[in-house]
Amino acid sequence: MSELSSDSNRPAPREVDAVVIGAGFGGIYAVHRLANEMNMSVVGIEKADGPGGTWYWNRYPGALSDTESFVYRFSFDSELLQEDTWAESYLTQPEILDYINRVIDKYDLRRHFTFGSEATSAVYDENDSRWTVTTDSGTVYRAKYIVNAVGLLSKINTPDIPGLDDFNGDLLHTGAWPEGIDLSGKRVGVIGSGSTGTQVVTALGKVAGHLTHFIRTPQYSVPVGKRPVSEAELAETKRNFDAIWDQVYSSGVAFGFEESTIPASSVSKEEQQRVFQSAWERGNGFYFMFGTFSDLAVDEASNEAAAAFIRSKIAETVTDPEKARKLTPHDLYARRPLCDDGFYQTFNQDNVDVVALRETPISKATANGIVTEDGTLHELDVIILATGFDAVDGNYRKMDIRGRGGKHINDRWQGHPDSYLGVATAEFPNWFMVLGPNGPFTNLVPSIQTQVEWITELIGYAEKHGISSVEPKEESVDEWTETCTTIANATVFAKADSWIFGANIPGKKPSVLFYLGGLGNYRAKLAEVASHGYSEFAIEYDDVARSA
Ligand code: FAD
Ligand code: NA7
Repeated sequence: MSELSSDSNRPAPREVDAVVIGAGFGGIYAVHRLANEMNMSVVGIEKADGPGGTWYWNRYPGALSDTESFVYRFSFDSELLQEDTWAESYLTQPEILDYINRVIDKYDLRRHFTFGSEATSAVYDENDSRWTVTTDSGTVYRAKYIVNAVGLLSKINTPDIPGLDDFNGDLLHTGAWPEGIDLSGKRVGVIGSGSTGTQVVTALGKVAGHLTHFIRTPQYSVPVGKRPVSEAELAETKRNFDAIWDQVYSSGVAFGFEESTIPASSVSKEEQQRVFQSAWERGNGFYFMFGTFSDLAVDEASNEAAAAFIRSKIAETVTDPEKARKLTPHDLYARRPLCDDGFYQTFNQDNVDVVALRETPISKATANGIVTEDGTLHELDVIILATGFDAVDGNYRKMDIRGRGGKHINDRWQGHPDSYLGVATAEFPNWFMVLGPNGPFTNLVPSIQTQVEWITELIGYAEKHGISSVEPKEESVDEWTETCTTIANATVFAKADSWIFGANIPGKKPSVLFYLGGLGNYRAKLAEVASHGYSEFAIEYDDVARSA
């Protein structure tokens, strides 16, 4: 409990070794490492009323991980791997939330967290190398280290549609979904057609009285391939986990499949079709993009071959040609690859319709629904915003974060957000990020685990060597930015406007936000930096004489 300080009536700050912000996969593993394995005093601060992060907030119907069940989990404890179980090849939101709750209880982590509490500011004091963290309830902590695990797809994006406040029905965002709302029989409008929009439309199409999907940019989606997992398959996976994780951690996208090494450009059109067809039957978006051929993400002709294949499937699947036309993308296949559990089939139902917003943009919302520029009023009981997130740096920019010399994070990141290795940036000592800007673009749990382990090892190194502060050198940050930019610009992803480049938020300056060089290469770089004593970091010692 806080004590009253002598010079005021305000509670004195609570002194801890580390503050961890967020209770998703990243935050709970960081607390486990610091508290249980390193015996440090830690407080976890989480805005939500419970753990789960993404899987706490995104409770919309149809919410599903599109990473296969066997690799959307922690790998750090073989006992946890062996005792956990799954019935299907993909995990639903309630299953993942349940998993996270079991993890937090197994490692007795709940007692370190304060839920329902938002960190609003973090200010660094150079005199004693301590951060002061304040929450929305006025609680103040002082800590040597901050681990930000605030989520890269966490700050929701609410579109600026005139009249939205006048809408008389339910206005919902998929990323802040209320528990227990029943939309059966309702007239539902869904805005947005990313991963979330396709999932929610597929699920609600089955129960809504009428569903209108408002699509601005149609996307390419392939079947997810969700299927039951037999006891024998589960046992086999559990027997092979060591080899599975070795493969995941040395691969590019870490999705648990071997990435193709064969360029589509090197094979015949017939062979391309055969491989695409077999991937279509197998399922998974990342598999379709990275398991079929090695060049879909870098060669526009190969990318177009994949895109044309998916377009042909949309034409085959959607029986109404007008709906099919509105659902068909024509640009590059260059966003986070999507997969679905019957999205295109949903439009064969009479109660499901599609509005192409490039042809008839939304002009406004009214009390009764959405009006498009052709004058049509789409009468609705519910509007669902599946409009995504201010990704990666969004949650950082909301906080009042001040580093060395009082430098504000938004001033540092004025041009673009930067980091060294996605885990720290210059001028912000002892301040770490899980999935910060220019971290790896992969199945994320293995990347989160990798980063948390590396960050906490660096903290352990600092403690062991009497280090008072550690932060990347400016030249290290510049070099990493350059590396990420060079790799990104060699891919088709850089040619599409999406959240991967911060190009989905009006007014946000697009920039490179990910290291697209793969998890294996990323881990090799992390290991190299640790192996030579973190010389890319500026280090100050408790004993000033050693700080040179
Ligand atoms: P999060 O889970 O986002 O947790 C961050 C937490 O920090 C949140 O609970 C938030 O409330 C809290 N927080 C933020 N700021 C503050 C603050 N100032 N004070 C207090 N608390 C704060 N990834 C995959 O690899 N595969 C998938 O299939 C996949 N599917 C996804 C589906 C959806 C619908 C979404 C939205 C994301 C998906 N992701 C997927 C990405 C997913 O975000 C990551 O896999 C992972 O869950 C991120 O964990 P995290 O701990 O880094 O962040
Ligand atoms: P995404 O992928 O960013 O998709 C958001 C969707 O919302 C996309 O179709 C947008 O169209 C649409 N959008 C956003 N603003 C508007 C406005 N103002 N009007 C109409 N349509 C709009 O977010 P998701 O939640 O689906 O997925 C994010 C990630 O989470 C996903 O990749 C997984 O990793 C999980 P646009 O394409 O911009 O034209």
